[in-house]
Amino acid sequence: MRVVLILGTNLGNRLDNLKRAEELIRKFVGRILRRSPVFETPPFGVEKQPPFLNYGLLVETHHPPFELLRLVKWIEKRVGRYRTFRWGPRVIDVDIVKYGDVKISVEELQIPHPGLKDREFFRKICSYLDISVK
Ligand code: PH2
Ligand code: MG
Ligand code: MG
Repeated sequence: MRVVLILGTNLGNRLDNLKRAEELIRKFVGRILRRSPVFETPPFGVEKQPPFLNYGLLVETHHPPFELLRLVKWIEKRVGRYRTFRWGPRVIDVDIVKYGDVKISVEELQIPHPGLKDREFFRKICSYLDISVK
């Protein structure tokens, strides 16, 4: 299945965090088919925090959605994520924004990502990955 992951970071060595996460994604999630450029983006949600680096990957994976979610959480932890607060600063965030055309809406997982259409940089990343966001 083709999935779109969007990565974000605004704490520590941001480029390094992204590199380490991508390496784990490549090893454990699957082959990276496309990669958007990395953008520096102003924080949304809680505006008083450092700017983020965000980018997106199109990945071919054989993991089913909830297994992928578990794997992504494990990757975040390995890169050094620790809990802050909702919308707050983070070492690494890996969001599953699309999983083929599958739709899931439960508390721990919403696909496609509900914020997708509203955020300028999400749309920009998706256009680089050649993914439609209706
Ligand atoms: N993620 C958030 C909160 N705010 N702002 C930007 N620019 N980029 C993010 O990835 C982001 C955010 C919560 O996941
Ligand atoms: Mg997020
Ligand atoms: Mg997240």
